[in-house]
Amino acid sequence: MRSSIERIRKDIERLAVFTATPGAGVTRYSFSEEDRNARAYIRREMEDAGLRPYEDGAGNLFGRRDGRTNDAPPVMVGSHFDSVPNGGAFDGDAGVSTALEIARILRDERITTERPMEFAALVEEEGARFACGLYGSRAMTGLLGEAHLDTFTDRDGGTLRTVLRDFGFAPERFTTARREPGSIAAFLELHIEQGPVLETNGIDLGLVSAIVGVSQFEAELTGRADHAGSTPMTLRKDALAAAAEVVLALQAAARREGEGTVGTVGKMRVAPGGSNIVPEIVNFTMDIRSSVESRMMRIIAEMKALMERIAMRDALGWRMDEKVLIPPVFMHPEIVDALEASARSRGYSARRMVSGAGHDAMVMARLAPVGMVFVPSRGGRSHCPEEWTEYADVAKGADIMLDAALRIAGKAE
Ligand code: HGY
Ligand code: MN
Ligand code: MN
Repeated sequence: MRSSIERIRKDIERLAVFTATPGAGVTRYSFSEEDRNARAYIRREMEDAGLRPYEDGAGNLFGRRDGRTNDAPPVMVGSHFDSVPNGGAFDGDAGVSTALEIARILRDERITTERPMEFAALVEEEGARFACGLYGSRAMTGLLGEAHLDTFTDRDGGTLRTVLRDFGFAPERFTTARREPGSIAAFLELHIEQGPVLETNGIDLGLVSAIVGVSQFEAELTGRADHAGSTPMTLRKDALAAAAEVVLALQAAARREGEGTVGTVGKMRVAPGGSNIVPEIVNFTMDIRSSVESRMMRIIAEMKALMERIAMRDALGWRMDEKVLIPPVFMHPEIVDALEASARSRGYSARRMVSGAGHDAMVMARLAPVGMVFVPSRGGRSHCPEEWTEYADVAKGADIMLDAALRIAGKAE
């Protein structure tokens, strides 16, 4: 059984059309019109593949496929279908297409599995709209409760609660998205590597062994708007100059920790934002990751202490709000072994590797054994319109995902 490159190409090309920035990459924020159109496409493909689509209280979309033992915990295959601003066509969508393709193969081969299966399209993994990364999987694992629907807002001030309601969901049903550990037999996710390792080494597939710890914060420094010309340097409360110290300190701390530790300030808003006004308020993000949890936690503590020190020194207001904090997660060794055995039997080259990017699988690991397959990213690029993966590589990844899924779900005789 082989995955269809053409059907995978069609999924990814059709989904790429649902963007708020045509010609400038994929921008598909959760619960936007782009989401609605992509959701409709995925739902149609699920129905066409013989699945029963349904949505949970958090807005995740699933396609259910019965097994012979239908009350057994299902094998789940999926990924996310939201994007970063001006992102690529493969981040998330390659994994959703893989899930659809596996369902189509099972339909075409008329395979009945012992266990039921679910094919998942998860929302707000990137956190690009609400800064609530890994939202869909965190809702499923209870890491997010209904109260969080009022604390995460988009740039227009819309809360998750109001946006969910306007999109057609009932926020009071949010907690029904929660599943208990063991209620899923396994979660498998294909994703683009988003780095250069596979392409540089000419390897077909990555077998993810672990995902680094991921933490994301929203920080703010509040000074005082003053005239840029007539206010002496000694009397200023310059929030942007203070933020600049934090940006450079984060970079230095990540470099010092090493072992793949990274620190990024990717987003910054300056107010009031006039060239002749001393910056009053600076709102910025901090993204801190490491394969070693203690290194990540050390940097977080350092940044909090630095923010407080600078605020005291310059008489500024400050806050550093935690949005995401997930420790490093290991993939299930038996799933990694199964994926490796399948690659070998199919003649695909494969190597084990750690993921520097965060993925829903790292949260789903709280519910079930998880496994991830990486496919090569051209030039190692991602989170940009240049993001590209050969469809034939996605198909190879889907092939070994199919084998692993069938191995866990079992074929009914
Ligand atoms: O941020 C990440 O690692 C992922 O792209 N959400
Ligand atoms: Mn991403
Ligand atoms: Mn992704």
